[in-house]
Amino acid sequence: AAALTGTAKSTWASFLKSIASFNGDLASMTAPPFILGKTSLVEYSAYWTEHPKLFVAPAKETDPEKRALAVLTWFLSTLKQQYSSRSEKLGSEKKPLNPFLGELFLGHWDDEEAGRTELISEQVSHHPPVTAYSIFNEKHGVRLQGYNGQRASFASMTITVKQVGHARLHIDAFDEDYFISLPALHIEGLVYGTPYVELEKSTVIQSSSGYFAKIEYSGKGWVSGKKNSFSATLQKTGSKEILYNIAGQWTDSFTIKKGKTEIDTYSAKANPTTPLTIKPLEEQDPLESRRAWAKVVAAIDKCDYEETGIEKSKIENAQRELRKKEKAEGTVWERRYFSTIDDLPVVNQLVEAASRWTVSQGLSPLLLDEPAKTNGIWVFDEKKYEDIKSGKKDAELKAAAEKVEEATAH
Ligand code: 0T9
Repeated sequence: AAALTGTAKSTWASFLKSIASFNGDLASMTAPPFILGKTSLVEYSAYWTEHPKLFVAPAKETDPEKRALAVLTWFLSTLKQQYSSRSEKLGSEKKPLNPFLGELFLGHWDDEEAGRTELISEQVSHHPPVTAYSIFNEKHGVRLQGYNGQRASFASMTITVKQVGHARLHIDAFDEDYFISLPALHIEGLVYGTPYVELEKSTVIQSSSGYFAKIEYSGKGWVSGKKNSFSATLQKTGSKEILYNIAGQWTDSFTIKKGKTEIDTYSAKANPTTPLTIKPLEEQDPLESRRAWAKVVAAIDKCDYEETGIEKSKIENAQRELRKKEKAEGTVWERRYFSTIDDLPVVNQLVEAASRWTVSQGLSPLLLDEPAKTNGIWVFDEKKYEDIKSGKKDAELKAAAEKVEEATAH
């Protein structure tokens, strides 16, 4: 990576000093201009499905073991997009735009084979920041939903990030659910001004059909010595027999083995992504991310950091004003597509099953994050979605959009 020079070098140095006393709130961190990204975190939900064929592949497997393997393979295929695509495209990890409450990212992928896969992503909480998403393919009956936030800390020149929340995949044809935990990560390359993500610890996937997958991450200087490495196993929950072993690099390629026999390889590098279709800016709702941040992004593109600050403040001040008003009126911001619930039995059962198994193996128990960390347990609200689709909520949505636009105008 190219070393920083001149002003960039000194701003970076003072930035590093400032994060040494970092309080854990990633959003409040003021990063130097060259590290500012032009993508809001609400967009990151799209990384789950940039290979729609792999996403729907499990629905075609009639054997539950092969289905569990297809889910694991799909999950592994998402990691490259999720955790290294900014670095690859932009030269380093960038600080994402901090989504405002109610910010939306909507779109779909069209694929000849997989059909249409829809994406709904919404910022459901601002303090703490939480993004919820629902991604579904009706043709194949595959649905993913989840929500996540981050907890960060800084020590010995790395930012360590723990993700809170989880994802849940549902396959209609088999009425099957998969609980998916989210990996921890840290930011490497900070000293050189070229931050990038490395995954750490592990992810588990537990299915209602009784399969348990564990993925363990390691980076440079660990067991394999290569960056972005992992090794994964698939077994029946409660059985020591390893059905499949998968190992390799999530940014490059990995091999699936049954016993000693290699049965498949996957190349993350060679597998192209399907582009997401989103509405043109002028047709978007004012709450949609690209439209809402357009002026900030234009200012970043011009390298006009004063204007960037001004435009960003407009959004932030408007949001503050809206929250103040709601407080005075005793109302809350109505989430467009998601609702909170008290308890999520499907997920609880899967987590308990997986936890009993890990504990019996002398490993640590699997625990769901306390709802307080994500401002509640968030689920996709089908009723809200149907009402919006049928036009029942048009007036309401228009009013909400106008409120935000008006507040942002001054
Ligand atoms: C959910 C993902 C998450 C979001 C990002 C930590 C991070 C914000 C959260 C966890 C997605 O499904 C997967 C991928 C990357 C994660 C980001 C990587 C990152 O660096 C940022 C944080 C907020 C920063 O921008 C820190 C500043 C850094 C670029 C250099 C100082």
